Amino acid sequence: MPRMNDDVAAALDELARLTKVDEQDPNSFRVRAYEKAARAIESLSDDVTEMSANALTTVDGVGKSTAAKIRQYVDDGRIDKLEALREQYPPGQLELLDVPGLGPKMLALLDEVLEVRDLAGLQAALADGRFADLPGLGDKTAENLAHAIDRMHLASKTRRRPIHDVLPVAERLVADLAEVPGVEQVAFAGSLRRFRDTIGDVDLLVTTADPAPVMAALRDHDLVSDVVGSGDTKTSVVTRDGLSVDLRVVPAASLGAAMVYFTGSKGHNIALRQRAIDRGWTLSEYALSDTETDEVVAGATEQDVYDALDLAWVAPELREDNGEVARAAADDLPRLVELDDLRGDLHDHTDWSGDGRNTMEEMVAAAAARGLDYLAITDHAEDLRINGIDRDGMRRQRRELADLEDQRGDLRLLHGAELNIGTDGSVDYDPDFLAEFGFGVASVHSAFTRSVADQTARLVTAIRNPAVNVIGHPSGRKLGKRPGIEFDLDAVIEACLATGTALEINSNLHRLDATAEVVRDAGRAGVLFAISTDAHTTRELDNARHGVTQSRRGGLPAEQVVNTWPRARFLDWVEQVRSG
Ligand code: DGT
Ligand code: CA
Ligand code: CA
Ligand code: ZN
Repeated sequence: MPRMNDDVAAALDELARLTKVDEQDPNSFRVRAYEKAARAIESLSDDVTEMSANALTTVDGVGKSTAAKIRQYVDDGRIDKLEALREQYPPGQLELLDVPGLGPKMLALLDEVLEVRDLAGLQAALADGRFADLPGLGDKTAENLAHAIDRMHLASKTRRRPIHDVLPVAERLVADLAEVPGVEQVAFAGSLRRFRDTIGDVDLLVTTADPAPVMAALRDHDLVSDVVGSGDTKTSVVTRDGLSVDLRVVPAASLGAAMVYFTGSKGHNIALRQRAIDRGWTLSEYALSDTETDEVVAGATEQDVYDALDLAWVAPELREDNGEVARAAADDLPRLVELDDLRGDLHDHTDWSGDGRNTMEEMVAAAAARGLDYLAITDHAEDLRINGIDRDGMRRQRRELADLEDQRGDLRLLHGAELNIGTDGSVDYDPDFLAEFGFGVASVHSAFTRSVADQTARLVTAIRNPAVNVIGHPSGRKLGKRPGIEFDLDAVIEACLATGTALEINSNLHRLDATAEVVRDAGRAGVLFAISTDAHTTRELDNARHGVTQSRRGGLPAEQVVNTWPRARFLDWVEQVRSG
């Protein structure tokens, strides 16, 4: 995908966000236009740098004035309107919008009446009663806001961000810093490398003969708004949306030791250090060395460090001090999934149901281009009021998919549906109609706050339904937004084992669902999983890599992932579940 398209989409998203604040109206025509254009540019296969303003207006979703802004961004690296809004609304003020229940209107009120322009100012105003005295507010609202700030850890140093906000920023920084002359290697470490759901700060490591240019490149980077500190070997900055980034330059001979140290977790490091001590060595961020003589034992690569400690190399996603060091010592770590292992995708949407963007032909071609051997088309079923497909529609889609399979002759194309799990565990349609499908994903899309007992019964009923091959995004959580349903995992595991039904690992960075804990516990019990993208665009098929990483975080053996299986074995499993 052309790199500039991503940058343009990011700029348009920021423009939408700032315009929303400025116009105090989330439904403003302009906000919608920028968001729509961002999605259009993002999924465009042509490079925007090669398109005139005129050509841009022919793109579905891009209007004339947005096209001009895109051209300006491509030509000058800036958009005047965006620069003006950035000036008007500094990052500290925008952070206020992360407080649940605080919208653009209140942001303006705080600014104009109380001169409150950041979180610290808001907390002060909440504490001394100035906020409660504002017209139409009062003690109850003040209390609610203070509680929300507390619960989300917004104000504390330990503020954490959902990974979907952090990974794209970190990947972009890594890519840009890798281009700086003299830079040999750039990588991120810390919780991001371990792929935690939420991230405190980004830890970058660089090896280079000359630290000054890479430090300067970070300080001057377009995404960076403040420099916290910058010395010979370490620079700390804050990005425009308030994310802290530490960059450390380390000698090439220490890169392995530094990667181990700064990847953590702390608990994992402590376990490694104990093994070093047992051998008369010291483990630091510079090297594994002899405590008496200071002689270096290992340090250039992680593999060297683990080897010296008589351990198998531990995948970063497992480094949480959950017994992985003992398993590495016994050479008993599972064979984890790699992206190349995936042979199919089992949860994919098309423009047949309301929120899919690409045609069936486009989705299938994109899956083929990614080397897949089978694909399940699973558009929304009819109970999803806004965009589900009715029976006639499903039958027509099924015929078209069968024709497409015949014409192409490469991929095995399964016609499925994403069924909706009702509060009683039932799904859309009737058993006879359900049996006509070749595949079924069933997901919770409603009633997230029932009791544990209710949600457990709901899931178990769906798992027992032979039309259901996979439970889609089992908790329904949205990182940073919605906690998802709570259920009794043991009961779910038992039902899955009894029926052969798989749990999904949804690869969308906003979901990462099943959670790592569910993957770990159900995986150990022998439950099968499907790593699926839930793609609504061809481009989202690339999210598969995140689902793979999530499965690794749960320590899931590749063997237990049904879409790593060869076609024949996979199809046998599909039928075995459906004949349940
Ligand atoms: P975060 O940023 O809160 O999401 O989590 P981490 O794990 O990235 O933590 P961070 O950024 O404070 O430090 C990065 C890594 O550096 C951490 O995982 C382990 C290592 N580290 C930091 N401080 C210490 C320490 O005091 N002792 C040890 N053994 N390791 C440390
Ligand atoms: Ca960190
Ligand atoms: Ca850090
Ligand atoms: Zn879906």
